[in-house]
Amino acid sequence: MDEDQVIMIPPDCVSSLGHSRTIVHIDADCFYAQVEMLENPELRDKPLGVQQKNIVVTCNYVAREKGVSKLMLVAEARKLSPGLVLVNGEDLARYRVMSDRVTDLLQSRFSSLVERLGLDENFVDVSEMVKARTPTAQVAGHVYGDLVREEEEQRLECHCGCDQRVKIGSQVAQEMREAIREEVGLTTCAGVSYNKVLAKLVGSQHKPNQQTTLFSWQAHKLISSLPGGVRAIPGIGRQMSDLLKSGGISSLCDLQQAGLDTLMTIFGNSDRASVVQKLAFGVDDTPVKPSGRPKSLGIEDAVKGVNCAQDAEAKIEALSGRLLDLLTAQQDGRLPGTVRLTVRKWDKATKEARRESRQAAMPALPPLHSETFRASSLAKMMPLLKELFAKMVPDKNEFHLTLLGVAFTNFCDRKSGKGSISSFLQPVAKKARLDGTGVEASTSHGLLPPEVDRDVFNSLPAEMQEEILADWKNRQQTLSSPTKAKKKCTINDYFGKKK
Ligand code: DCP
Ligand code: MG
Ligand code: MG
Repeated sequence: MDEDQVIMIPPDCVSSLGHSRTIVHIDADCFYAQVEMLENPELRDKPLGVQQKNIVVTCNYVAREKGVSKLMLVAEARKLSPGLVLVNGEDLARYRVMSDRVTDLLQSRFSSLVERLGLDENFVDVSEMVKARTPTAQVAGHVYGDLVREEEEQRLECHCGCDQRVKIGSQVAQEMREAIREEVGLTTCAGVSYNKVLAKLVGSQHKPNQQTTLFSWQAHKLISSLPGGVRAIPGIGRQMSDLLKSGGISSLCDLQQAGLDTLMTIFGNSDRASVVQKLAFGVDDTPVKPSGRPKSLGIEDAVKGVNCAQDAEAKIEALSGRLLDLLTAQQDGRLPGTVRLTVRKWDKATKEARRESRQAAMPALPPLHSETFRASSLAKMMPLLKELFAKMVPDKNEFHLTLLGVAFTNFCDRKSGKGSISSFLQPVAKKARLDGTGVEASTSHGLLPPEVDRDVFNSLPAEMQEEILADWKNRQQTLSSPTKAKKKCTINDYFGKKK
């Protein structure tokens, strides 16, 4: 398209949301190849391609420098880069695990509004987070276009506050990318703007491992810079472009000039016609649709040299309180089965910071919206967290922490009634045992119900152990007085050893 042409947005394509949201799009760099390089670090400096059938589905950036590109035939890639190392990428399981970890991190730490797109991309609506932050003059990473505003752009300059919001969004995006790098090990690119289509488009402006922010007054420039075909617009795939072509629309210009009636005839659906018509102008009111409930919920704070246990515990308590508030705000009624404490220790000798996490099974919490929920949950969690802290920081006099974090994981639905407490507990027990990181609840109980696995039992908090024992005692009494017997789902039914 002609870059100097200013696109006039027709009245029925004007956004109903304006620039009110702040959206970050995150895309992992050469995703499959990065997963392979993480597992096999000596591949990092070599040109690497990931092969499915006779196609290189992706390749690392060393290979890209040699001209190899995504979705190239293996034979062609080999010609361009004779030293190309090829790994088979047909089993997607490992890629899925890494993909989940990224989405999980974003959901638990940044926003509940995270929408996955394919395996390596996420849209995150950070509007709420941005509102809560103080204004900033700094943009993190690149800014799309020139910061010097031309006359036309000055005319387009927006005074709704979106410049400030996307600036804060760029800082959030940088924090997201740092967290993904540090905790999952992947580098990513990010795009920041006020809607999904623009955030995705601008994110690919600087690759790899970079981020770009688009201000509203540069949106027209970005759309005008796109290659001519309709496929340049994210969301318009092969099927849709074929459909458009059959209706005589092949270029982005054609699409911009097509009326809603024409598009409705092509799609047979007025909603889709309107969405596509708007996309062609960089207008996108579609929401970030959360892709499932978060698997964890956590907060972390960088701290300035915490080096005494008292300070650390005060910080952990404050973080836990905030985390409980977030849990209450989650409003889906789920309770966590596991609590995880993270510390980042500064090692004076190596001059490096190192993260470490430990987790424990959660004690039974009071009803989520009860008055005492916060205080009594805190009282139950703190001894566990102190125990985890002591395990990770055994020398009380000699440590230096630069970050502390508390997270809830292993969420379960918890309904009322006895049967449900056990369904709440079961995955906790399994998880605590599998991880081997759960705190062993010290137990003085020598005798256990016959169907209960001792390892599982030991991994549970004291109250739950007591409940199991009480339930067992109760059952024995019931059995010895048959008149009282009634069929009831009990906690121990769920803890039977596997047959
Ligand atoms: N993928 C695939 N087949 C396709 C497209 C992609 O198997 N037709 C896989 C391989 C990629 C992953 O999906 O690693 C993510 O796709 P991207 O388009 O985001 O490509 P990359 O992440 O590999 O590279 P980039 O750095 O350009 O994002
Ligand atoms: Mg990618
Ligand atoms: Mg991608």
